[in-house]
Amino acid sequence: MSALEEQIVAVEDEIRNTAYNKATQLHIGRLKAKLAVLRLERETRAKGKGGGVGYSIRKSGNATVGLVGYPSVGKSTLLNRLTEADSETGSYDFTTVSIIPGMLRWGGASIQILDMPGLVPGASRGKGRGREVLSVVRSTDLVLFLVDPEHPNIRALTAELEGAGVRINQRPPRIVIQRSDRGGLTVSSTVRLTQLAGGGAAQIAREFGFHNGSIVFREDASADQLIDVLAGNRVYILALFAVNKAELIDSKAQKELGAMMLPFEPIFISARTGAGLDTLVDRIGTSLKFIRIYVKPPGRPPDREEPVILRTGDSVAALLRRLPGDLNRSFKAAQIWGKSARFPGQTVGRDHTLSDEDIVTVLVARGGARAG
Ligand SMILES: Nc1nc2c(ncn2[C@@H]2O[C@H](COP(=O)(O)OP(=O)(O)OP(=O)(O)O)[C@@H](O)[C@H]2O)c(=O)[nH]1
Ligand SMILES: [Mg+2]
Repeated sequence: MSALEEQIVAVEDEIRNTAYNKATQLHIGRLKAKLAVLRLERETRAKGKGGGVGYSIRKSGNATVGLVGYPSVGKSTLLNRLTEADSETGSYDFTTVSIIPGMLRWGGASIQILDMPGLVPGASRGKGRGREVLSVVRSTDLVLFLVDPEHPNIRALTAELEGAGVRINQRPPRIVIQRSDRGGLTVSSTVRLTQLAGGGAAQIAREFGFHNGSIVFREDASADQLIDVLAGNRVYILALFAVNKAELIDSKAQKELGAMMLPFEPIFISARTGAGLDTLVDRIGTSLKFIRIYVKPPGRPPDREEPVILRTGDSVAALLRRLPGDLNRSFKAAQIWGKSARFPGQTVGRDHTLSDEDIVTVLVARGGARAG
């Protein structure tokens, strides 16, 4: 074990062995910060060494879903069921050794599903091809965790994602940090801080070598949340949970399993028989929060046949990327009819956030108005 790895293990042990209470709160916060800094250092070193060749996958479709689970839980069987893909399946572990994409249609949207090699505990430290798999996971929009009734321990898997900087079903903390060269550190908040009171925030910041600048809290954040913002390389991804091979257990066993997996609420499926797959696909589709945008060429009716599919929160800029031509350069303004418009035909810029079923006309600079 390297000196760095020994330090990491020592801090992990200390955190585990310290009971969390008011008196130890700040101390634990500092230890967690120390751990995060050491892990960042480990990442940097692994990258420097080249650390194994990453998978290159071409993202396509309106959103990307990653299938994550231990070996042999049925990820490839599920991909083959849901899409036209033909991913090798087998009754032995690590059948899948690369990333296999498939495409699922849902409403008007196309959803790319990525089958991946099985993950094992220790993946985030580089076990198996864990690091490479996790780097693909970081680029997805939704993770579908798959377990089988024999190995329902989902927490060991979510911990691996945590270790790789993936935050599931959380939104980014409402903490704004600004670094400067001098002047010391100011900490302010718009709400009362209960978890980081008494200088806790400044102590954590110092562990990151952050001595000058400001931290503004817009929520009563935890030490973990502040550390995430300071570390800066976190991704926030949706997650769904499913128990595959559910046909092998009766409904009483399903209930017990569901209770055991709380707070995660798994969907029970069988990639073999097809049971539960309609529900699963609907849950995937609705979780991704697609919106339909109808493009309207000036002076003509909107194209209601083929809406452009975007995601909730997307702005006009995202629409421009999806239309043919270099609209990003020639864009002048957009006109909006629909829920996001304050009045019909409102003129907006590229930062305007669109709503489902908005009608949009894109106005370009040279050569008058047009829509895509
Ligand atoms: N009974 C049952 N068996 C299943 C089901 N889905 C998959 N299997 C079986 O489980 C075994 C593993 O399936 P795979 O799809 O290869 O599993 P995987 O998760 O892709 O495995 P790795 O690629 O090794 O990580 C195969 O023998 C499948 O036939 C299911 O719903 N029910
Ligand atoms: Mg597989």
